[in-house]
Amino acid sequence: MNPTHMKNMTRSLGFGGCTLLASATAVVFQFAAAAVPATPALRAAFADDFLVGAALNPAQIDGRNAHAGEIAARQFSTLTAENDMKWQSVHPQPGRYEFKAADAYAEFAAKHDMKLIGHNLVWHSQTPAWVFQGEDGQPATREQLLKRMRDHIQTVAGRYKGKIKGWDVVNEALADGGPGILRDSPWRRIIGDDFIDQAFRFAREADPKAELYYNDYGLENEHKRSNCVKLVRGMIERGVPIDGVGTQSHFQLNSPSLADVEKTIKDLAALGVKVMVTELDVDVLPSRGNMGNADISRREQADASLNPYAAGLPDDVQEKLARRYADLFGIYLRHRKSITRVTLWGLDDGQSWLNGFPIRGRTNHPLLIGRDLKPKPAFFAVLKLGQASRP
Ligand code: 9MR
Repeated sequence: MNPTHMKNMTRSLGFGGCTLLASATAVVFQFAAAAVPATPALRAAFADDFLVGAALNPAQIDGRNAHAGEIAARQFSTLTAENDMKWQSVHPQPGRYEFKAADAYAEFAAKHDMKLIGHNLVWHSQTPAWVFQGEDGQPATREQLLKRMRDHIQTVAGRYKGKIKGWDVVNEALADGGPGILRDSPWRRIIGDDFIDQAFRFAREADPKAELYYNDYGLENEHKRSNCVKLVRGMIERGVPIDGVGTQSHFQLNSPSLADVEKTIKDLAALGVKVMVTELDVDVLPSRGNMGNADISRREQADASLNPYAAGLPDDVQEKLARRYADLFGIYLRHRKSITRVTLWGLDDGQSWLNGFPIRGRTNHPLLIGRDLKPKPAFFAVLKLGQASRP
């Protein structure tokens, strides 16, 4: 359905003071708290396939942006804290843990019957410098860092024991290129390659029932994908407790190819672990290259020609985005026996990290819900697939 056609087929409905869209196929997109049970929602449409989720931020769950919170609870069956469970948020200083923000996600998830995903325990980014420091300006020793890692995992994973479905135990440990498999991070430099195994063992010890995941971006690239397969196969052979792999899926409109997306899912599933799409979004803005590299430290020079949709997404691009999402969810549905969860990296376009990456201050449109909190054609395209998949 093209956007113009869709606009003609839609009518405005007022719910709770908001004007919302409903398609002529009686798809009523209703966000009000007193929702009619039959109102279509992604979480119901995909209930027999996989969990569907979004990464959320504090304002969306603490009532400051109550409307967004209602949408999240209504539409999604799982949530991930976009930033508030990362090391720097929960453990900013030695011995000082801050759980107020993180706890709010656990409460929100329980209240709305949503599964909570922990993101993340060990990452090279958003980890304070003190973690890697030893005495007298020297780097920490292997023993010191392992102890810090274990204390952190025991405290954080221990706190949410019984409340969390699974943890991204290690995030983004694979290199984007170069001869080695692993990224040259302080974790690896100080502990050695076994820092990953150690983190998973500590996590199992801290919460034996939580699922434990390895999570990374760019796995659709053949080189990185085969390194990921080697890494996870090695872990399984060594008896490391790993339950699943998350392919983050920070995509563009035309890249990666659908064939590579599908191959990634197949190769990961063949390892016998659960496969998850953990951070899905589709960047619609032009780029100078380096597509598929979601390394947050990457920066590009600003240029007005690289911000063409500040006033809104034209209908033809809106349609391309809807088709891209439909193609992706078509693949996910084909592999629903292996895929246990699909999480979007944000609830709405206004929240997306892609407004600031790799160039600050742009207007991106990568998600299913617009910055006005209204569903986009891509939302309806995905919803329709989910509904059609119901037995
Ligand atoms: O979306 C997150 C953004 O708000 C933070 O500023 C950024 C900091 O590193 O992290 C973003 O989320 C990242 C996620 O934690 C790991 N994979 C890549 C995501 C996008 O950078």
